[in-house]
Amino acid sequence: MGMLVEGHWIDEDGNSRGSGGKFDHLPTYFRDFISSDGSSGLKAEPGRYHIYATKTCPWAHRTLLFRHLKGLTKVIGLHLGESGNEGYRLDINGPHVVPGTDEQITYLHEIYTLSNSSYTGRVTVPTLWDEKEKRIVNNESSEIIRMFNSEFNEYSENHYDYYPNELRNEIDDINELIYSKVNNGVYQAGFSSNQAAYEEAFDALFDAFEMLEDRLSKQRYLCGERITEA
Ligand SMILES: N[C@@H](CCC(=O)N[C@@H](CS)C(=O)NCC(=O)O)C(=O)O
Repeated sequence: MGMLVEGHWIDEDGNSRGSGGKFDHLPTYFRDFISSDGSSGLKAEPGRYHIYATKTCPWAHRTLLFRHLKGLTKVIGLHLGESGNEGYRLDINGPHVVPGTDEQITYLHEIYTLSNSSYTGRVTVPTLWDEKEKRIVNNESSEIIRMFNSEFNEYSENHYDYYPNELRNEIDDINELIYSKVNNGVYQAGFSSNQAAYEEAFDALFDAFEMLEDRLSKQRYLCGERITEA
């Protein structure tokens, strides 16, 4: 799908996806955290942050779900893109001007280079942008939903906690299984480039489905007796 190398888009992403026919998700690069009181260096403020997403991406979906569930649709901006010839296009409904700047851009990868002009890595959705500091805060969906869950309560009517203290260990464990075997497992099967790698990923995925099916045949929610982020 292409990637950025030293700030330049290349269409060929070669071996960046792992070896032996196996698909690997590279570690996510932007990992800053927004906090309600600003102690992390980035303060939760209405209108300051924006999510870049696509309707097709399951990782992006969870951030869109949380934006709605937590009543943050007027607090966090949303910009939808679509797959194009250089990763994701942002000008699907007309020219896109990057919030907080005068930059008119076409591709999502341009906000990565606005953030870090020599960035090397993948350009992914979801991406969380800060219009005040004019940079990407975070592009890891599991961390973005945690920020939406706990740090913007001052601006939201829904204070429900989807990551409650008493269930955190259980949620972390089930998330780990779902991430490695299901979410990433689907990509590992779909993007594997030989039969053995495909079968390995396929078996792990369906073993995980069995395990989750078993769990959900005995309880309504994956963790505890209430809805959580898991
Ligand atoms: N760990 C990331 C993964 C996000 C991700 O892989 N998104 C896909 C779309 S479903 C993507 O943008 N892929 C583009 C690429 O890898 O070049 C997250 O959970 O936020």
